[in-house]
Amino acid sequence: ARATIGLTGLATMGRNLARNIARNGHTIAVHNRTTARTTALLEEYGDEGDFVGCESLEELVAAIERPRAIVVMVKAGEATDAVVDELVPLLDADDIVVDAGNAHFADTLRRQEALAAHGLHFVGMGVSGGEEGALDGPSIMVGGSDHAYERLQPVVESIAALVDGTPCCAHVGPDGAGHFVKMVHNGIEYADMQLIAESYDLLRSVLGLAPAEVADVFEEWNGGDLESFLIEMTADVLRHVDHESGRPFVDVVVDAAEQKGTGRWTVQDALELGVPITGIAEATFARSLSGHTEQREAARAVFATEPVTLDVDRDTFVDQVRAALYASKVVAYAQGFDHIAAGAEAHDWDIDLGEVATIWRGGCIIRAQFLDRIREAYADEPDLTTLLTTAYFADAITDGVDAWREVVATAVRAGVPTPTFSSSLAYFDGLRREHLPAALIQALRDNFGAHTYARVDRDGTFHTRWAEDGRPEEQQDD
Ligand code: 2AM
Repeated sequence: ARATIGLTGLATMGRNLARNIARNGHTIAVHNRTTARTTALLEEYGDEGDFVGCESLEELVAAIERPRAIVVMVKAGEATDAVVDELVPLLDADDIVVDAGNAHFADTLRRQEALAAHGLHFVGMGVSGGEEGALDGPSIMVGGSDHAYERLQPVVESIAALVDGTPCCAHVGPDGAGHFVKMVHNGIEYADMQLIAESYDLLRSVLGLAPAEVADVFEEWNGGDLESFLIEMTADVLRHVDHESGRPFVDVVVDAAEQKGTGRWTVQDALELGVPITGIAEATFARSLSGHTEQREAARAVFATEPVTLDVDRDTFVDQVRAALYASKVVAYAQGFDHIAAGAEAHDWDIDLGEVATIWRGGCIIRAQFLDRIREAYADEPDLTTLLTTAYFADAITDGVDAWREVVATAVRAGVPTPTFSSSLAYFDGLRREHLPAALIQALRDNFGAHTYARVDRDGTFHTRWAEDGRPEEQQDD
């Protein structure tokens, strides 16, 4: 046995992760169900580092120094269970199995318990950054025990992206915390992409800009507060011309967005926890709507109208959209961090939100300057009630709120759907409003279902005798 670590599952992500590990000087044993992938890795990239090719899981296990660490990088769900079940009988007490796939954190909790019964450690590890990140330095969100992390640390920190000399890798919390944080990361990514898409739609539809002109706008935005991987990539994609047709690339792509599930999981979990992550939810539903081709065709046939032309000044509107995008993005991230805080509380995970912002600054898809502001906010105030009220973000919202309203109003008049811009503004207005109509909701609930209400003028729980004299009676807690 001479490998420090092993990895099974050599599709693109697994292969790149293995190469990253080898390139950083760790001897790695590699395996794949179909041996052709293992052979291809060794042939093409074998000289990048010290690989030990293995044809079976038995060979893989035998190749690794004890106590072992084995990374599993196969499809989330049944495939992961199948591989883990196959591995367990081959392992010895104190070995670590790392699931680096996009597992649901509840599956990670379940697997950790199952492996603990065999004296094995199970670590759910969220890896973000796509294929390129896996190879050159992803952002890594590690769950599991302190003991397991201490052993994995030299390898995982060496392969992560670096920002200002700090690896984008952390032990974010125990058991399912790593996959939970990765899930919310992906949810935020949905919101971020939807906000970008709405901005693009507005610039194109309201101002009549061509994709390449919208690309120029995004490129300019990337020089400011909005600087991020996704904004930069948007400029590149919008500038891209399809080789076959010569048309703007965005115009040859079918406008039905797909999803693999992490956005849906995020929203489902937020509903359970009662956290209003409206940005992520609207972004997820916007993808669903785009895929409802038949309904869209039916609606277009009945409600098609001429596009509304509005008299809007180009430079002013571009700047307003930028402000709306930034403010909505602050809301989406504030909601995402609220979700992580609520998850940490519900599962008794001690998650350092500032640390999460720190490791998202590089390597992952949502990497951005912006995350350094979030890191600073939590450094100043670890128990922050909401990111929205920290000086930096509060100023950005205060300065941008008129533009934000104008953009949403313009979108409504032009008939351009901006669910994430609009709902983020509604969320902001909801939070800052002195009185919410929730009072009426409570009154209605008490009327039809005797659900009781609290009063503004004295403590207690009350029910009004609606059908009798209309007077309130205090309810006794029992
Ligand atoms: P394969 O190359 O043999 O198909 C992504 O699909 C990766 O997960 C691939 O490396 C694939 O192996 C692996 N994978 C998928 N299902 C699997 C299973 N049930 N057992 C082992 N590996 C599996």
